[in-house]
Amino acid sequence: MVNDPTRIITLQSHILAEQAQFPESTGTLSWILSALSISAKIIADKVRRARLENVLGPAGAENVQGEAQQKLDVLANEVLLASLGRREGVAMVASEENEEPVILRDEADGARRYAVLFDPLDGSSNLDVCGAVGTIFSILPHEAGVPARASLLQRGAAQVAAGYVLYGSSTVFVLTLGRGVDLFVLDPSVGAFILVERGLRIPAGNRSYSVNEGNRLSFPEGYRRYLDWAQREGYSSRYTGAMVADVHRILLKGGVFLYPPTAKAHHGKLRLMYEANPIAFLIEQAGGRALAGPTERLLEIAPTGIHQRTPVIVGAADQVDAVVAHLDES
Ligand code: AHM
Ligand code: MG
Repeated sequence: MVNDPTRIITLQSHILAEQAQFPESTGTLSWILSALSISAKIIADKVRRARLENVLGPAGAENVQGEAQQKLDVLANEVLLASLGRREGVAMVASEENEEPVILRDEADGARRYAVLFDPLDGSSNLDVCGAVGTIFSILPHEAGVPARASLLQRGAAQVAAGYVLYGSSTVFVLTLGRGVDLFVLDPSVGAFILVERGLRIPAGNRSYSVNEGNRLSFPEGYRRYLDWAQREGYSSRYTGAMVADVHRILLKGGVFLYPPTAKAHHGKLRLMYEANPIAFLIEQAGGRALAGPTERLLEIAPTGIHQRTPVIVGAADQVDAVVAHLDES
């Protein structure tokens, strides 16, 4: 399909075609997605040129999580804030890199608006070694008159769109609008994301897990039991240090990604609102399962804070079930 120039579908045209299926649509969401698309191209360019332009390494500050910000974390955050800020349909944004959400417009004019939450550069410590990094985003509806905090702190099940951009050996944009998961690859020669796969389904049967095993001794008992079992069964281990890259592999090949509670991070490390929820939405839309514990579906968690953390078990349904079978015994 991609080789036939007459059949090329860009992200832009895909979004417009999706919008056309809803005659009442005002196009607001499409404009927001186009801001995310242009941001992704700008960030991809900055990531590719980081070494040449000397923007690798720490920015010299910490974010609200107490983690050292990389220069590119700050740059990517600025790019997203600037491009989303210009879109009329964005009522507010919340970012991993900003302690407080930014309220952009909250007029009670009846216009349909959205809250956009994002992690500008996930896995950014990979940058110094030319490893893969990503951008994750979640879009929630905002009704005029509803307090900003209430719009931001909705369950993941309320998301109208979510996705990630993976800056790997190519730049990939993975999107769900709640009707399946579609995959686009940036063609740098024409500057557009091109649809390469529609309706992604996570394959079953991939005996592999993705977890930071350095933390194993402080995992709750059930997770250790699962790892013992998986190793006896001959499972493979794959972990890049960037959830976007690990989840991308799982979407395409199957397996499971885990970030359990640890001694250092009692509720896990990953952030619910702009890491776990959008990934959970994508995973479920691709036929997988996304949990915070043996019975807790990530998308059903009632959030209490923008930056709250959650344990994460996401992946192919069969592989998530294999983890849960061991947690249930604990
Ligand atoms: P970040 O958003 O600060 O980059 O942290 C999130 C990342 C995930 O992408 C990754 O899976 C995890 O943190 C790695 O953490 P650890 O080094 O503890 O395994
Ligand atoms: Mg992150």
